[in-house]
Amino acid sequence: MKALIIVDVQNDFCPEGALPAPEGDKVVPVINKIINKFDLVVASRDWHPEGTVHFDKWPPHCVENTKGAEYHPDLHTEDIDVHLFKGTGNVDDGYSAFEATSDNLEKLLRKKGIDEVYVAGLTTEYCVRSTAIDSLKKGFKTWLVTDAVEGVRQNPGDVDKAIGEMAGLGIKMISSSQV
Ligand code: VGL
Ligand code: ZN
Repeated sequence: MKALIIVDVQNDFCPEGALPAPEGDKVVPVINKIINKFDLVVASRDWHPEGTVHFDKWPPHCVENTKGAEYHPDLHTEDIDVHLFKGTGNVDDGYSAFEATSDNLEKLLRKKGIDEVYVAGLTTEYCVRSTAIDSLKKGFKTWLVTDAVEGVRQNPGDVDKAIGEMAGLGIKMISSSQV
């Protein structure tokens, strides 16, 4: 059984947002195209309190109940089965959807009989990377949908480094047309 995990496709990670992936909105039509090919669709949202030590490291972004924390308006949210919130406390955690505070993602996937996990969304070097690595470590066969992720690209080479690391660990690379 196959699950799609859509990581943080939120306004603040898209152009004009507070912590933008320069081409973050490009993932939206790609995800919409594949969203119906899975037995289960899970989506996470970065959901921070106004004051958090996480913002010592990052510009304030995805503050709970703000426009920046909403899903990108074109994402087919009606096709999402499970909505997760992460990063909800005053700690620098929640980079992985498996650290969601609203649900136990690993338990939920096992209960649904999922053994294959496909990861898409934002951002490649941080929350996508952490989610895919956690998925693999927890024993799920894990794919990165390479044209359905975008990086925040703070330093040149960060995205390639993250993809190289994931591939080296055993995460499989797949394009949306092969899903
Ligand atoms: C993220 C930095 C800070 C992400 C979240 O979703 O990749 N990156 N918070
Ligand atoms: Zn964050």
